[in-house]
Amino acid sequence: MTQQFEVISVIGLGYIGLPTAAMFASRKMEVIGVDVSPATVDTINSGAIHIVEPDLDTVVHQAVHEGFLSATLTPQPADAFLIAVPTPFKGANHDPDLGYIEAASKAIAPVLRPGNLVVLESTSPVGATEQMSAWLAEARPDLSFPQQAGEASDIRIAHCPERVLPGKVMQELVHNDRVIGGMTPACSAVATTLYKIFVEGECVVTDARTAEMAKLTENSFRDVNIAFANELSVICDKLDIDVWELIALANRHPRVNILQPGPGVGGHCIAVDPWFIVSSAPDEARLIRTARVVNDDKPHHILAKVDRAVAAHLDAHAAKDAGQVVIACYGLAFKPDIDDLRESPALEIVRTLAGSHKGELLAVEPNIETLPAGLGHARLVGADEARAAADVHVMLVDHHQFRGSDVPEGEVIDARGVWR
Ligand code: SAJ
Repeated sequence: MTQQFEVISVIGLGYIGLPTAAMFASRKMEVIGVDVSPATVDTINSGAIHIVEPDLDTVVHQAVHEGFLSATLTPQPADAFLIAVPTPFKGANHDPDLGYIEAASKAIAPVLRPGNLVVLESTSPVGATEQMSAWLAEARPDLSFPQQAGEASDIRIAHCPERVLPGKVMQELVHNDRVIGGMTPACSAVATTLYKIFVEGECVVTDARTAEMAKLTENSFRDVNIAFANELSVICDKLDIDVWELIALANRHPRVNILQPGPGVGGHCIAVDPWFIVSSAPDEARLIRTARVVNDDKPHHILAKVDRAVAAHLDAHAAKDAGQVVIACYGLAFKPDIDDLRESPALEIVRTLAGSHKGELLAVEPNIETLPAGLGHARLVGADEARAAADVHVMLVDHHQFRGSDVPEGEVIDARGVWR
């Protein structure tokens, strides 16, 4: 069956597209990766990668070296196209921005041929796959699409959302079950054949709209559960209860499994996707919206604690002013043991402190070499220097380097339960 796909094209070579392209290429398929960034294309064609993901570098290096994977700026004809471009939100209402999907659709439309399969992998609001198919049909009136021709369409269209966890992408791509949402059963069948090239998990077939909603539901479920933990942590601060002990006790109940509180929810997925549900059902999605608000509010709660800690330090050191108080923040990434700072609540906290705190601001992040722009006078230092120099210590990300470390001297704010 796999011979029906000789050439596979992946549009968007980011955190999902590149590992997916590399996985097909590792199964000896000819893969053409397409990206709008010349730097990304050059890096991949040299056999290197532009993102951090365990084991991805060796797979890409080998695939490029053996001639199975190449990258280009312009789409080429292929048998299957997978679109893995960003779907951010825009505006105060957090409406989904399908601009990248539209651009990718218009870019591949000229090279589509009868018999092609087009799969949308990007996390998308309900209806985006049908919209993508409409854009393709508009650009190629000479071809028929499922919305016009049903099972007899020239082009097959499906939504197969990615569900892999950053840091474990190469394992999860192979072993996770896959939701396959074709616009018709024939579309689902062809897409299943494609994914079976490397997926060892089950390929579960549904329709495109349910597949879109399934992905949004998974990430909203996690967001709501993290919001519960974050709300508990705020309540416990008020009632002077150790939230970590509380959750550990409650989790001893056989049917309770509370997640961990933190400085907020980051990354490009869980902090974004629930808004797609809210945007399509604003009056009904009350709990999902509230969870987003609770999680987005958590960095402000931590910042208020930092303010109180600085005030407490000044109370105890009457000769000092605020400009002489040294604050150290431990961790900038959006979660432990990665270098990804995208939508990181820890980064937001340090950025806000850089704007408000006059004294020295130290940032400890073992996974990066230089600080990103926008952090003002913050200085990247090692953990030992921060522990020795700071008056106020703020634990934001429980990287393995920090776990098990002694509680530092001075005022301590621990958003992760590392220094309990
Ligand atoms: N977090 C907590 N407490 C917890 C768990 C997580 O505060 O108990 C925070 C993390 O620190 C981080 C954020 O939540 O800031 C998200 O981290 P995560 O590990 O929960 O998830 P992501 O964003 O790395 O990946 C998620 C995954 N979705 C689910 O687990 C339902 C992944 O499977 C998806 O493929 C990915 O989103 C995606 O691309 O949509």
